[in-house]
Amino acid sequence: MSRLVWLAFLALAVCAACTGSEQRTAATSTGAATASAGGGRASLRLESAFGGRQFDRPTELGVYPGGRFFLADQAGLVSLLRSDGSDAGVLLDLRRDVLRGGNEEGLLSVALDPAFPARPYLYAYYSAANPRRTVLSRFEVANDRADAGSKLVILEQQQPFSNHNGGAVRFGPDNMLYLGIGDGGSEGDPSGNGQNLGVLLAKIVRIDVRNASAARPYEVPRDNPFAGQAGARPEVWAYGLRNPWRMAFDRTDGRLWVGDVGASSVEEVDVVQRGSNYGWNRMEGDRCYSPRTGCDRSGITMPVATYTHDEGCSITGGVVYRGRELPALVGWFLYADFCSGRVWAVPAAGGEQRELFRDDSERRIASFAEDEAGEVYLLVHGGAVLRLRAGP
Ligand SMILES: [Ca+2]
Repeated sequence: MSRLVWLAFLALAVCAACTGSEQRTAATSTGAATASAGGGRASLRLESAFGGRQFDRPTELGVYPGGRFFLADQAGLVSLLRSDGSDAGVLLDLRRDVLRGGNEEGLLSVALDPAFPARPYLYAYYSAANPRRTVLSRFEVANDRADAGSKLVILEQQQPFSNHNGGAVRFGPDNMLYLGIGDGGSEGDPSGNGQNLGVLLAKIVRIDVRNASAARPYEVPRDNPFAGQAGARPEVWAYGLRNPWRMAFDRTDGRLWVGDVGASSVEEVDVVQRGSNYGWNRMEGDRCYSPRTGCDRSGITMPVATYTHDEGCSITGGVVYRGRELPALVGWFLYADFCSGRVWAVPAAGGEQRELFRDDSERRIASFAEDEAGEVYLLVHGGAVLRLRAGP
């Protein structure tokens, strides 16, 4: 990194006081943070978006045609919003279909078809009961409403436990659908799913849904790394993930970034590459997990960044910033910790991570989102959506 960019970034590295209880109720903003760093005044703040409207457990926010947004809640409702927070209708109501039992169960991710609205499809990934499983379904949208009756089940995964379901649904620049699935839960990956290519648990899967039908809900892309390999599921794109809760494609270079939630000691950021093994449960982050010492590190792709449970408990990652408002953060992957409220950035081109600020309001940062311009939003439990702005 050039010295100039580095200094600009230091000037953005801000303090822990970026929050304040007033943000819970403020209609617009903010509780700005200022601090001296690198000789410069800090200039980063969190602003309540959508008119300060509060949400219970939002899991996904995305852009929708007409200057609107969709916001998915863990309970199963996908709402349409205008930027001032006013209602623009219900895009999808899955509350009757969604199992909202365990803390990590519910409606976990929503994505629109990359050709939306020409291809008027919405994809949702959610928990369901009897048997306990996660489901990726497609719904058809007409007049800004997805009819639950138009459901086409794309993929189902049995879930032996309530936790570690993943998962984010994302379309890559190749128009393929990528889904992150957790290791099946409990603790320590008791069935060894992480390193087992014969199951979809603990994987990033890549499928082609462009010709989806009831008879054939998806096709396996021919260039998937394990297609044709005996004993391997051909849908697997990458493996050895424990619980890839959030992930995002860098809109500039198309690389896929994931925050993989750690077990007892380390959280990690990974860049997901075709066929790569991210280590779980032989490793947790950059440390041996099974066995605790002297584990087999061969063939494992190491994380791009890690932090320990001294600094948090569960990674929420994140997006590569490609907006205009925060020039010093362009090309940095942003991520947060669900428990401690710390927000970090690591340069996508390689380099050391830096803590940007700490939200000590006890809000839980559950997800990140981008708008059309690439500006970044943080979704928190029991509060307003927060937009990252240049401050003060
Ligand atoms: Ca790993």
